[in-house]
Amino acid sequence: MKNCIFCKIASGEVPSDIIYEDDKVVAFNDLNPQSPVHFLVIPKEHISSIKDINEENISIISHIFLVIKKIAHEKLLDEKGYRIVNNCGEFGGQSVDHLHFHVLGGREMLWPPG
Ligand code: D5M
Repeated sequence: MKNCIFCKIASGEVPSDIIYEDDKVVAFNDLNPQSPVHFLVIPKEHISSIKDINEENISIISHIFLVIKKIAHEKLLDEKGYRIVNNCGEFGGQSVDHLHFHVLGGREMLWPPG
């Protein structure tokens, strides 16, 4: 989608620190990391948020989670664990309107989140 920063990252128009890519998703390090490991996994297709997941595109979610599991394993996060976050909408704290999952690791997380 025009003017979507994550679409531009997915297409290569905007450079980013890409750590994984396949035909459906891209993963890249977050510009503003909140933990020693902090990367995002996004669908290449523009989906605005989890609110736009439906019966037709739901398979992207399972694919994203398989990719998260693979990258987390490669980054040695399995033993201590990690957190997966999806912010949805204004009160959810979503600032980029292209579906993305944060993966945070390398330190102990707090609960509840702010
Ligand atoms: O999270 C949006 C996240 O996207 C936030 O942690 C910063 C990150 N971000 C924004 N622009 C970029 C670029 N260009 N590269 C890498 N990371 C980026 P949200 O859940 O929407 O608040």
